Amino acid sequence: MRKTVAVGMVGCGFYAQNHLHAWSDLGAEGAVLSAVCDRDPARAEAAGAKFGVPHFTDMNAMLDKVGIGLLDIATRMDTHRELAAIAAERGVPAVVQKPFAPTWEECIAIVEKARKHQAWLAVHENFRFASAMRAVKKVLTQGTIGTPTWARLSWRTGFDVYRGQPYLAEEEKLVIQDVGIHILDLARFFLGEVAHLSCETQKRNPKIRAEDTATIMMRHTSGAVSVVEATYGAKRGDDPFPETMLEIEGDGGSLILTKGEKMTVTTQGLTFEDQVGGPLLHWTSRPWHVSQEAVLHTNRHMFERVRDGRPADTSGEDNLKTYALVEAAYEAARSHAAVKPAIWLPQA
Ligand code: NAD
Ligand code: 89V
Repeated sequence: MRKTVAVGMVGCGFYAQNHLHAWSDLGAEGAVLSAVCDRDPARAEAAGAKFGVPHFTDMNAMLDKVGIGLLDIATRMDTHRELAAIAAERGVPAVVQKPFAPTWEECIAIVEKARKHQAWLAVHENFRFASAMRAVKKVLTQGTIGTPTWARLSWRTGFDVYRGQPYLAEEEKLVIQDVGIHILDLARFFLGEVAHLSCETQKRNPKIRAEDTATIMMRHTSGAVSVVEATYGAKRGDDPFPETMLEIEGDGGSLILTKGEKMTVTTQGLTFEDQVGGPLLHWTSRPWHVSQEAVLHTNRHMFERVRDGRPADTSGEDNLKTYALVEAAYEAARSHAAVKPAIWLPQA
């Protein structure tokens, strides 16, 4: 008998539409979208009607009425601590969208609450689940370019991100906390943990509150060096939004990912090219399709790990290591000095 997991969607706003479509597609695999919740009644009703499930405006009411096996919390970060605490106290597995929380201290509080209640907790850090990133990881894991020693991960766009996410213009911390967080996670995913980093930020758009450009240099514990860069202020003709461009050099070759999810691998004097992006789906559209298909793969990962009683790759505890890089980058930008990322140690 195939084991199913009833999914409850919390937050039915801009980005949650991708989560909802992905859960709808995953129904055939056993992840059954069973209820939706948004404190905005119109959004809750619209999502319930579109996906044919009961709708609620309060998460507790939804959990009281519907047996939920996995909560997908796609609200904004200021609500994550409260909602994740309810899930932990009720023993319901939960995945929360990035950023985990507004501060390092709140991220730790969320993780420690889940540990206290032995609750399953993950972060929907989905860039590493995109098809192109899985292809890059496969090349690295196979050892095709040897041991990675240097990398540049670049996310540079002039796309109007503020139209779909107007709150970004008002954030006190922007490009590192919103998208740098994804690229820093990729740097960990490909090159391992970080010993120390330096960072410079810029605010190049006078119409927004916080930094829209960051350039981060990291020394990994492996000895590798990476450069992570992100901006919403690029002015370029061939804008790759929302793709991550990257170059990874190893002691046996190199791997380059360019616009259109084209991967070029060079090893032993030979060069191979491949298109490594995922296909357009019935509910995805350019240019967001790169991000949207990553949601499908991320949701599948979360469903399968809950079903099988295993932690997610991007568990709450894992995401603390990425969030520590975010915090270190802001500190380095303030001090103009190299900073060691904080380390969280579980309470005894
Ligand atoms: P949004 O404001 O459009 O949607 C959030 C929704 O949550 C709103 O409809 C709001 O009414 C609802 N909500 C808030 N508190 C609630 C509560 N207590 N109970 C139920 N519903 C509640 O925001 P958005 O742009 O969709 O972003 C949501 C999150 O997704 C953010 O953290 C953002 O950083 C993240 N995001 C991630 C990606 C990605 O994974 N690549 C892309 C875009 C946005
Ligand atoms: O993917 C995200 O987290 C969005 C972005 C604008 C970077 O695409 O916030």
